[in-house]
Amino acid sequence: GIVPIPEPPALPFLGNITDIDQEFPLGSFIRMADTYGEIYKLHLGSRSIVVISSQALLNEVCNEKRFSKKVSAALSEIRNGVHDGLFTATGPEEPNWGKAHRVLVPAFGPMPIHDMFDEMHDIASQLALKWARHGPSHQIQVTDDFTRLTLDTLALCAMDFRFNSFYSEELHPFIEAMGDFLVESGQRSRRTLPAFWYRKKDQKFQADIDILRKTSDDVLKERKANPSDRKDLLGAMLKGKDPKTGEGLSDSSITDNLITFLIAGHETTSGLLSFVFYQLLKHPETYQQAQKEIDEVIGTGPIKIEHMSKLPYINAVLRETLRLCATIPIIALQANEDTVIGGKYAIKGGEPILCLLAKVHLDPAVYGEDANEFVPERMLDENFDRLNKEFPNSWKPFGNGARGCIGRPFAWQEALLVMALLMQNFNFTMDDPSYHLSYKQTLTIKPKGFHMRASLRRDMI
Ligand code: MNH
Repeated sequence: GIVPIPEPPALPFLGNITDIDQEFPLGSFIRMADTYGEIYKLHLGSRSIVVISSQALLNEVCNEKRFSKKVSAALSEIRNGVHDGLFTATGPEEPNWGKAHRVLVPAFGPMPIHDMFDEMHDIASQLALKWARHGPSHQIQVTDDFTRLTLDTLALCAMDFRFNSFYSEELHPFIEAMGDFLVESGQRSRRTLPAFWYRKKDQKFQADIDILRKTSDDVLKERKANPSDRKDLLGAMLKGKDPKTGEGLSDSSITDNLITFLIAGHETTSGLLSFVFYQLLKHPETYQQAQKEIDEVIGTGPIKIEHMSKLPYINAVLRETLRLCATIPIIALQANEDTVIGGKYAIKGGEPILCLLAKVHLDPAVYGEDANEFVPERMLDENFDRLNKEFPNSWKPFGNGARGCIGRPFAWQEALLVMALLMQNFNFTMDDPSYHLSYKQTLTIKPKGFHMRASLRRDMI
C-alpha cells in the first residue's frame, strides 16, 4: 500500500523555507535526511519538493522512460541569464536543447579531447610555475588558483581565448559575477518578502548577468576578428549544422551556450581539484600511494597523453573524491506522470524530486560500514565495475542519461593531467594542519578557507 512521505513540521504559508540555510542549503538537506531518512517532502510556500537520498530510490528515478530532468526553481532563476542553454533547457519541448546537444556533443568526443592535451598542459604549466616561483612558505589559495586554472583551460581549449588569469592578482570579473549570480539564483527561488524589498538585489543580479554576457561577447568578437578553422566548441557553435534539422545555432543560442560552458566548464572541476588535494593531505598513505604511481608511470620526464590511461590509482582517487564531495551535490528530476516509487511513495507528475547525491553516495547499503571514509581502493576499475553492476546509479556525480554531463571526458583528462604535473613536481602540506573542512556553496560546492604549501621536489623541467 501507499504510505505517506515523512514531512518535517512546516509553518503556515512559509512551509519549510526557514529550515533551509541561506548560505549552505546543502547542509540543511543533509541534516533533514539524517532525521527523516531516504525520502522526505518539504513545502516551500505553495510548492512541494521531494528529497531522496538512497541508491534504491535514485536508481528507480534514473529510469528515463518514467522520469526526466526537472528545471528546479533555482535553475529557472539561472535561466534569467542563460535561457534555454544546454544546462538550463527544460527538455525536448525546447528545441534549442536538442539542436545544441547534437551540434556540440561531437566537439567533446575522444579525438577532440585528445587534441586538447597540449593546451591543457600549457595552462597547467602556468599554475606549476606560479607555485614554484612563490616558494615553499607561500600560503596557496587553493580554490582561487584552481579556478584560474579551470577557467583558463576551458576558454583556451574550447574557444581559443586566453583569460591569462595567472597574470593578474584579481580573479577575472566573470568569476565574481558568476558566483554572485549563482548564489542569488538560489536565494531568489526561496524569497519570502514582497518584491520591492529585493530591488537592490535585483539590480545587482542584472548587473552580474550583464558582465556574463559582456565576457561572452568579448570571446565571440575575438574569434570573429581572427577567423580560424579550429574545430573547437566555439567553431561548432558558429559553423555546426544540426544533422536533424539542418539548422545552425542562432546568435542568442550561441551567447547562452557560451556562458553556459564558461560556467559549467570550470566551477565543478575547480571544486574537484580542491577537494582532491584536501583528501590527499588528510590521508597521507593515499598521498604516498598516489605520488608513487606518478613517479613509477611518469618519472621525472615530460608528461604525455599516453600516461593518462596508465594512472589507475589517481583515477580511483578522483572517483572517490567525487563520491564524498560531489561538486554538484544535488540534481533535480521529475516523474513524467503521477507514479509510485519505492513501491509505496506517491509522487505527482512534475513535482521536483531532489536527488541528494551527497547522501546517496554514502548509502551504507552500497558502500558498507566505512561509507563515510575516503577509501580510493573501492574505486579501482574492477571494484568500480562490480559496484556499478551490483548497485546501478550508486555513483552519479555527472548526472543522468541524456541530461548528464557533456564535459566529463574533458574534466577527467584535465584533472588527471593537473594531478600528475603537480604531484610530479611538488610536495604539498596543509597550511593549517588543524584545518576542518567547511563548504562554500553556489550551484556547486567547494572547500572554504582551504590553503596549502608547495615545495619543489627538484628543479622543474
Ligand atoms: Mn558538467 C551537466 C557535473 C564538468 C558541461 N554536469 C552536468 C550535470 C552534472 C555535472 C551533475 C547534470 C546537471 C543536472 O542534472 O541538472 N560537470 C559535472 C562535474 C564536472 C563537470 C562533477 C567536473 C568534475 N561539465 C563539466 C565540464 C563541462 C561541463 C568540464 C564543459 C566543458 N555539464 C556541462 C553541460 C551540462 C552539464 C553543458 C548540461 C548538459 C545537458 O543538459 O545537456
